[in-house]
Amino acid sequence: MPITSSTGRGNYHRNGLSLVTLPEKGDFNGDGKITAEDMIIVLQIAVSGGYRSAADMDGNGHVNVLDARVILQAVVDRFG
Ligand SMILES: [Ca+2]
Ligand SMILES: [Ca+2]
Repeated sequence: MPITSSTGRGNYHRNGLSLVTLPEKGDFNGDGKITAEDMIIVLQIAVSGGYRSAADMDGNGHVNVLDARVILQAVVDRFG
C-alpha cells in the first residue's frame, strides 16, 4: 500500500528547507534571513504600537523592544 499524504501537501516543508524561502519567524522583509533590517522592522512595529503575531518573538501578546532584542540575539548568534 503506497504511503501518500491525504492533503497533498506533505512534502511542503521538506522540499522547501534548503532552496525555497519559507516564512521564518523573525524574517519580516522576506529575504530569507534574519538581519538587523528585520530587527528595525520589529522596532518600527513596536514604536507604532502595532501588533503582528510574527513580530511577537517571545509570544507574550505584545510587540516591544524585547522582541527586537530576540532578533538582535539571533543576528549576533549567526554572525558572532
Ligand atoms: Ca529578513
Ligand atoms: Ca513580545
